[in-house]
Parts: sequence; structure tokens; C-alpha cells
Amino acid sequence: MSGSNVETDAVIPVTRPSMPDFDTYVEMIRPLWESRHLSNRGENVRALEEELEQRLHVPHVSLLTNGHLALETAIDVLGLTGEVITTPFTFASTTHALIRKQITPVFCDINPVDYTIDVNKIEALITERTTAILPVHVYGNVCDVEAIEQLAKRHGLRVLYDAAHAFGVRHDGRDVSTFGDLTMFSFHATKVFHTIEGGALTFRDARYVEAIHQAVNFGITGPESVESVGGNAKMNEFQAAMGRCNLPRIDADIEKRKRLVERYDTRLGNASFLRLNLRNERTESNYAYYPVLVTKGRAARDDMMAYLAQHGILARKYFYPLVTDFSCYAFDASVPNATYVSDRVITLPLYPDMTMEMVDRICDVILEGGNER
Ligand code: T4K
Repeated sequence: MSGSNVETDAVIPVTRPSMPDFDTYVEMIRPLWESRHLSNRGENVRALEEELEQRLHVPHVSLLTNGHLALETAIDVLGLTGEVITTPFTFASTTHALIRKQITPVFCDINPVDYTIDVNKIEALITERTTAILPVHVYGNVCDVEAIEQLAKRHGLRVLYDAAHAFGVRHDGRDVSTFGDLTMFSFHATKVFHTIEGGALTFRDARYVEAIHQAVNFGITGPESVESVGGNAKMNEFQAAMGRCNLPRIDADIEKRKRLVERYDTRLGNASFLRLNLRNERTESNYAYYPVLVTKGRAARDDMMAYLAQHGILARKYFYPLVTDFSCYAFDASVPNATYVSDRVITLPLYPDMTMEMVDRICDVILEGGNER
């Protein structure tokens, strides 16, 4: 077999953070040496919240130190208890946040089309202990937000979206930040938009503003007043400065991602042993990830992963194992679609600094070796 190999070609990671111009960042943080205001809602945090409200067309953005603490904070602010219906096809954080807040996760299967929560299976899981639904816009694929809203209304449930993958995604022209009671974003280094580490909660209802401020800063409301038992989940000024440098670059980054995705689609579209991520025509994607399913099954997928690694291509299995199979949990849940997808998925490298030649190299390797697997 010809094709690239690890001896001759550089390693390609699954992702690499997009970085602003170094001097631009230095200029952004230079005033901090003068002001010494490094944390606790400084100028950059307040400015970035406003800039994000404009960018995402959402009335309220609250910044937090990371996406996971944003989820835990949202659970507190919404007053969730009892059971919450969620998906097993996600990063550990989604379920961990529930468990760490003494909530029982109830796992709903995903739909086999876009891998988001199967809205036809939610209702059967609702009990008198259910307080909310926690769906995930996995890979930036938007959940069936209309059906979820109707279900939540009918049963008096809250909706907290995990939009860690969905920064800047629009559905029917509406930004994902505006759905549900609260939406959580991750601004981790590996995300489409990042603040090194970071996260946000977005929402339309102004009464959450004060509740979140208290929850992320020990419940402090003034120099001599502490009104609630909050924690510490504040974003600092260096994180926010990184976000302010990255935000003006985000559209160009998404455009670069789009072109790379189109190339992958063209090159891999006819590979009989793969199933590509189907994009919904109603959704404007951010092209956050490039998942493919190796249709034959888990052994073929694992073989393909090893073969890619031999060629210096460090793909990942986002998300395998399913949360329900983590050794810290081992939940007994019937989630056949999630199991099917998790056993077959590979997320291929995708980040704005990638070149078309790198995509071609990855596709050459896959197409040359794929049929043998
Ligand atoms: N909900 C969902 C659905 C999520 O996907 C996540 C996070 C969360 C909630 C929680 O949000 P945060 O609390 O993280 O804000 C990575 C990320 O660490 C994690 O943020 C992300 N999801 C998850 C999908 O991916 P790992 O364990 O795969 O990261 P790691 O260190 O193996 O890095 C992946 C690749 O990125 C490597 O090839 C190296 C490269 N990389 C990574 C970092 C951290 C860099 O080039 N530079 C870097 O600084 O979890």
C-alpha cells in the first residue's frame, strides 16, 4: 500500500486551538499590569459578555471559569432535583454535573440520524420526580428544540441545553443560545471559540442574572453581605482577554472549517464503509467536529483508529465509551442507537489551521486502507 506514513509526515492531532496574533493578546492584557484587576468581574469579563450578547443575539450571557462549572451552576440556579432526562452520548461532564449535584440521570436514547436525544423516547421516561431535560447539541447538531419545548411545557419541566459543541450555530435563523431556560457553552481550548478554559450560560430571562452572579462568587452581594451559598466559578481577566481577541476571528475560523469539511465530504462521500455526519438544512453549522461511522462495527472501527495512528493521524472516539458504560457508573440503560453510534464513531482531525493537503492526506490513508477493514 502506498500513502503517507508516520516516519515521513508530521502527526496530525484531532484538534489544535486557534490562536490570535501574539501582539494583539499582549496589548489586550497590558492594562492588567496597571489596574491589577485580575478577576472578580473585571473589565474584560464585562466587555466580553456584551460582545457575546451581540454576537449570539441573546439578551444575557454570563461568563464562567469553564463549561463544566457552568453546567453545575445552571443546575443550582434552576433548582433542579430528583431526576433529569439526558443523553448517554456525550462528554463525561454532562452526566458528572448531574451526579455531583445529587440528581439521578435518566438516560434517553439518541436518534440515529443526527445523534441528538430522541424526542420520541423522552415522554416515556418522565416520572413525578423528573424536573428537567438536559439535551446535548452534539457535534453542533441541533436537537429537536421545538419538540423539546412542547414536551417541557406540557410536563412543567425545565430545559438546560449542553451546547458545548454549538458556539455560533443557528437553527431556522435563531441562535442556539436562545433555546431552553439556560444554555451552557464550553470555551475550552479545543472548542470553536475559546478563552483557554472557559464557559458561559446564555438565557432570555433577566432574573437569572443575579442568581448566576451569586452562584459563581460565593453568594456575595456586597462588602458585608452574603445572601446565598454560592461557589467560585468566575472567569478571570486573562481568559476573557483571550476571548476578546478570538471573537473577531470567529467567522473566518468557521469559514475555514467549512471548507475543510466540504473537502472531507467530497473525498469520503462515496466510501461504502463509512457513514458521514448528516447536516440539517435548517441548521447553520459551526463545523466543530468531523465524525464518521465505520459501519461494519466496533472491531473495524478500532482497527481503523490504529491504522490512522500508524500514519500519524490522531483521530479520537468522541464519544466512546458511552457515559452509561463508564467504570464509575455502569448504569443499566437500554440505549441501542447510542451504543451503535458509539461503537462505530471516529472523529477525524479538524481545526482552522489545517490545510487542504492535510485533509487530502487523511482521506488518502482512509480510502487506501478502509476497504480492507
Ligand atoms: N459538555 C460537552 C458535550 C463537552 O464536550 C464538554 C467538553 C463539556 C461539556 C465540558 O466543558 P469544559 O468544562 O471542558 O469547558 C476535550 C476537552 O478537554 C473538553 O473540553 C471537551 N468537551 C472534549 C470533547 O474534548 P479530551 O480529554 O479529549 O482533551 P485532550 O487533552 O485529550 O485534547 C484533545 C486534543 O486537543 C489533543 O489532540 C491535544 C489538543 N489540545 C488540547 C489542549 C487542552 C491542544 O492542542 N492544546 C490544548 O491546550 O477533552
